[in-house]
Amino acid sequence: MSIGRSKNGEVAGLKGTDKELLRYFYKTMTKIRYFEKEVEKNFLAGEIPGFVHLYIGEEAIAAGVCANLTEKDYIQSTHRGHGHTIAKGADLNKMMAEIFGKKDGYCKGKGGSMHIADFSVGMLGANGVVGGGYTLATGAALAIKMQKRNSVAVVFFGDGASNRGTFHEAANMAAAWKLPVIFVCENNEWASTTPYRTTTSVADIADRAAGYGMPGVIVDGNNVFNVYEAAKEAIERARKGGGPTLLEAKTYRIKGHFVGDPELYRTREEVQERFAKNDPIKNFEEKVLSESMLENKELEDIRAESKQAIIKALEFAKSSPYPHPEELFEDLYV
Ligand SMILES: Cc1ncc(C[n+]2csc(CCOP(=O)(O)OP(=O)(O)O)c2C)c(N)n1
Repeated sequence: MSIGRSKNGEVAGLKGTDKELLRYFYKTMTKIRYFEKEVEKNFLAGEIPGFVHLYIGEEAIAAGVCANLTEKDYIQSTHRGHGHTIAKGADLNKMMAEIFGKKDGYCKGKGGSMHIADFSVGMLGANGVVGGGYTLATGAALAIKMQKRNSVAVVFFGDGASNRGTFHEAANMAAAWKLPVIFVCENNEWASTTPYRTTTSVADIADRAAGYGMPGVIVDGNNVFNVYEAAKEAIERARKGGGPTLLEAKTYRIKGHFVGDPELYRTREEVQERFAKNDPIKNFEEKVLSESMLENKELEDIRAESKQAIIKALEFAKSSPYPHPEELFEDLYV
């Protein structure tokens, strides 16, 4: 096996060997899964204010894309942003505290799930505005180009968001000016209560790339290897001045649109059937064990490490105080 190996034996975006890349995939995907399960459990127990949107079942996309990035690269995320943020290396304690509305969180507990950002690791922000990320990432890519750096900017977005006008504006500018931005569409087949096929003129969103003169690539979003390889090619091209790519990762939204969604628009059977076939973590485990890439004990150890990190984050969040009411107007521009 030689995923992502460069001539000096290192993996693109990572220091190390193929085995380290496999560990990164599994560690990242299991951390996201455990993080999200705890967020779900605590939200349902009334411990978390506001809204949360879970990324369970889509972990391979964040892990496969971000394995190609360094801290000098940027990502722009969505309302369903915990997975991207974890994969980009943000602090789990500060993330969890923010989601709990606590003072030690990324926004001092005043932003919540959809406003987490960490510029120190190149995470430019989640975004409660659907389709709000394209132009921000394209702006970051323009800055990279003007400053003659070889970084890239990645914007994640959903199938629903692909129908926003901001997509057109950003895609056209990025392609016309050959900006180093990668548009990663997470096509999970649903936009809130609406199936994408009822609102979208093309079967494959990647087809739209042709209209902008950029490559459009479809990947199995439930297969981290597939996502990694396609993202690697797009990112390497962008780093060399080859311009943007539209990457469409086909996946499925396993959880409700938000935690607490009664999901009256689809059946439990449909969801269970899709998850049984498409769980990216199960897919990964089956592949690495059957092809002897990793041993069961190694998987167990990584799972334990991920679980421990989430338990710690939860303890940190729960023991952090709430912000004081008199801090309400601090950190405002106006
Ligand atoms: C501009 C804007 N319009 C509508 C909403 C309400 N809204 C939040 S998420 C969502 C659906 C997004 O679907 P998609 O882009 O496919 O992402 P997914 O939730 O499936 O990850 C909508 C309509 C919003 N937040 N912002």
